[in-house]
Amino acid sequence: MISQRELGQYRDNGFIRPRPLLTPAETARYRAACEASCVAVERKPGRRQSNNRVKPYLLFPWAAELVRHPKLLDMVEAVIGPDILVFHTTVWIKEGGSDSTVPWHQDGTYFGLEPHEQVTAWVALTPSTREMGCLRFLPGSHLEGQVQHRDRDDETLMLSRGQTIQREMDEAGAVALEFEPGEVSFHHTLAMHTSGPNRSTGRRIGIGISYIPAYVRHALTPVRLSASLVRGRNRYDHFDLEPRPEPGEEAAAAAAHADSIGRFWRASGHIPEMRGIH
Ligand SMILES: O=C(O)CCC(=O)C(=O)O
Repeated sequence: MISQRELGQYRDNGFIRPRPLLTPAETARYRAACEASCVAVERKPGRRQSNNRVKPYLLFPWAAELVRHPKLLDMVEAVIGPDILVFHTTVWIKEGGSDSTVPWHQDGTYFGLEPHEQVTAWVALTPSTREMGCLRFLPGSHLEGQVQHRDRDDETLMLSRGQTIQREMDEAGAVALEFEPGEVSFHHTLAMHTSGPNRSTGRRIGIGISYIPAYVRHALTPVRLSASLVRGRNRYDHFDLEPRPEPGEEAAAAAAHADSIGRFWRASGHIPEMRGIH
């Protein structure tokens, strides 16, 4: 379980360092399933991430299972309480030798959620070292609130519009989080973070799962978004609940996925910072 010391670090620093989650057998199984469904897929024109890497828990039973992993949900519950929804998920793949990077950003910039109590669990399915472009955080940066971002037209940036924190960042104060396969870290929706290119020969895979407590709502647009209830009750009814994909029901899963992402894109038309999917 998450300790009081780690919860204190989350409050003060905005993140909890990598800690064990999956067994080696689970890690190998999720990695194989993830690679089969998310590596060799085309990107749509103008998108920085292929469709299958966004909200994969609506398409693939393995991903639906991972976001509901009981041990993971116990840790999430310690951070945000007992009523838990999955709001978003991205599969972050950096091939060996890839120049792809993630610019300095805050996850909350793109989501339009109130209050800012979303937490991202980043689950490593491979090692993620400095050489491989691991996550780096500025401790305490979440306490500054939402800061200004700007778009950058650069194909190597993995965020949908290359969104980058406007001001110069103090790289010297950044903390790198290195992961063993099967470990998980947690970061606050306003924690400023980045990641560099993969200078190794190995593929780096992490899955960023965005969890919210049921009392959080999507406040800034008239579009009603969807989310998946994974523990407790949807007691405030702020989101339409998404169905879980079943084996053999691929067409229904694809339709649910298209509906959820379509709503997200429509909402993004109302929020300048949220025109793309992160
Ligand atoms: O995987 C990465 O390098 C970046 C992930 C990220 O920005 C996130 O999960 O919020």
